[in-house]
Amino acid sequence: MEVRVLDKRPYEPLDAGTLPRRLAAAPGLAPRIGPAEHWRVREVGDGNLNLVFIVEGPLGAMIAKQALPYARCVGDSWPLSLERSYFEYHALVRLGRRDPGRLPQVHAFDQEQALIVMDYLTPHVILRKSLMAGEVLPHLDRQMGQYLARTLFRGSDFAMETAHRKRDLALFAGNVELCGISEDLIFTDPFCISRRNRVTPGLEEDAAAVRADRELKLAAATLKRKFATCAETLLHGDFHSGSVMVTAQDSRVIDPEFAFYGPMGFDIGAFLGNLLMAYFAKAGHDAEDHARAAYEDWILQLMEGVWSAFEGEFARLWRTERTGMLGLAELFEHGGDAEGAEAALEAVLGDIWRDTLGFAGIEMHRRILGLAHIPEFETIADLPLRAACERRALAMGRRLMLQPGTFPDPRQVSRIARSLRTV
Ligand code: SR1
Ligand code: MG
Repeated sequence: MEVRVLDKRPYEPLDAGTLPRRLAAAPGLAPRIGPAEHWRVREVGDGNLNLVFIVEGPLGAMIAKQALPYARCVGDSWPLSLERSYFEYHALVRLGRRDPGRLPQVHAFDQEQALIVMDYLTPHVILRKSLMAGEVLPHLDRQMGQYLARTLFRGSDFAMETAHRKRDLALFAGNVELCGISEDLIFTDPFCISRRNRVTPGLEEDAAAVRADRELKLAAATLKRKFATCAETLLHGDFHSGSVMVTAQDSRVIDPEFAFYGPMGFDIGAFLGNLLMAYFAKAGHDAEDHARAAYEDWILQLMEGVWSAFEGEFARLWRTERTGMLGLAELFEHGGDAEGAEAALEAVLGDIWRDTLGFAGIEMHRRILGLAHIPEFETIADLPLRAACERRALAMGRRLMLQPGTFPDPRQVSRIARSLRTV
């Protein structure tokens, strides 16, 4: 894929008026969307950090995403460097190669303007919205499980040539600022007093109990150490249900600006944790009836299915693409011990599963007690009801963080989720 890097001009936040002038010179765009003088541009970003424009022309449409020099959700009191766009661009290219077709294709990258032009995904909608609307997505579990296995396995020393991987690790080690956001917002703030934290009225005592829970803080500290030191593979780094766009048939992964080399379970755990929160939020929106129960069940099946598709695809890659420094075929297959390779696979999957549970649990804490909450809970207008849903999710998260050994598989996660839902 040839990506055009545009000429240098000092950074300026773009708007619907200035964007066409900036992009008109980008080779490759006019043949895809038509001449710039006919473009219609709308800013549609509703995320925490960036500007997002839809650029429509007579021949088609594209997305142009521009980083702002501050965190959009907070304002210019929280300055942020523009470099995240550089890491997002490199992550889009790499993750897209590891699971072809699952991420938007990049058509231009303007580093000076922190601007990425990529496929406009239509009629896709953000997965979080689809789950809130109660839509059943029959292929999502397989597509997301395979995406996770392919990107996590193929970005690791199980598969990659080690010199190449180490160079890449060095590149993404520069994403210090966004890693710092996760280090603070996910692993620290929910467990202490921070001016960034916010809780639903009625949940203050629960938040105080978390801050006083030494066992839980020790688990958070262990997970933070793992996050910061276990440079296992290139992660998406912010893999929640707002980072996936879906139709009934298709799912795409977007927004990997938090990409870095970290533990495999971090991406999987973030995703499963968000599915569990979608599950616990349903009781805050819909009357308790057959339709709601069926959809809640479907969310749990989805969570189970993602792990099972991950496991299946990871095992397939283990058997067919274990060419990296940690592949260790010389210990097993080459020495006539194929069963040893299967035992090693089981051990690796066991480690990833335990990490996944812990990271899912901590994601659930940070979305309820920290800065960045999720619409599933935030849109529950009845505050005592919202607090009750969040309290159940916190109980689930705590159990995942403290007792990962009591969950041999995702079916047990579903069982405990169901038991807490009726509390
Ligand atoms: C200041 S950024 C807050 C959160 O939004 C992003 O999507 C990440 O999840 C981050 O933690
Ligand atoms: Mg994002």
